[in-house]
Amino acid sequence: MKLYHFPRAPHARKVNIFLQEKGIEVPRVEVNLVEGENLKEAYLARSNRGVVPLLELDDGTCIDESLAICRYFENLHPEPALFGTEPQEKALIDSWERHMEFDGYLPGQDAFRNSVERFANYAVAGVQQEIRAIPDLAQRGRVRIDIFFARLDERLAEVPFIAGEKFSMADITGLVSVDMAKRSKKFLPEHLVNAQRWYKAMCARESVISTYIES
Ligand SMILES: N[C@@H](CCC(=O)N[C@@H](CS)C(=O)NCC(=O)O)C(=O)O
Repeated sequence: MKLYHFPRAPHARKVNIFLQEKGIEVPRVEVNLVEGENLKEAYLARSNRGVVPLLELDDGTCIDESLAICRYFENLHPEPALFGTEPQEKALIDSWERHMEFDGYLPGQDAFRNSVERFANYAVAGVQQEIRAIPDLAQRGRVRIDIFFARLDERLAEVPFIAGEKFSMADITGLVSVDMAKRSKKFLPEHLVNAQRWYKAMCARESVISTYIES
């Protein structure tokens, strides 16, 4: 088995944090996104989406979604459970993990990819044809990040971790989403004390420290 990744890429980092939290070792192959290795034939033969991460199993099967890769490992190594164990807990983790991705990560991605020169003609990751950035999407992303931050703070006023009482996959996606917003200079405001408390606790975790790369 091999994990194709690029350490600086948020979705790859998500899987790397998850694996470290679980104590799972997987051989890795680095795909340099800056040099466009993800858009070369050798990589596209594994997945025509041209994005990382991707897990290649020993029989050649390729799994190319970060959440699916994490779930696969959770099923192989159930402890510590990062997707929950009881039906209600599992549903809440799934729900909050999706909140983090759709309401946090995607606005951050819109804000970033539609505003930096590097992506002016490559606004959608993994797509070979030219797709131009839309500045309005960047602006909308910035507004949505503020909404995300406020809701995160409300949630964390009620519970220690995003999905409830325990650290879970939702916290990993939440952390990566807050860090994605930082790329557009949108920082978690100091006055959101509940979200700040959670973010500081996340940033003190070994898995988070060891996967952090300034970008
Ligand atoms: N939904 C996918 C998203 C994967 C994705 O967008 N990966 C980005 C890095 S975070 C990528 O490979 N981008 C390639 C590029 O920008 O050229 C997942 O969760 O794995």
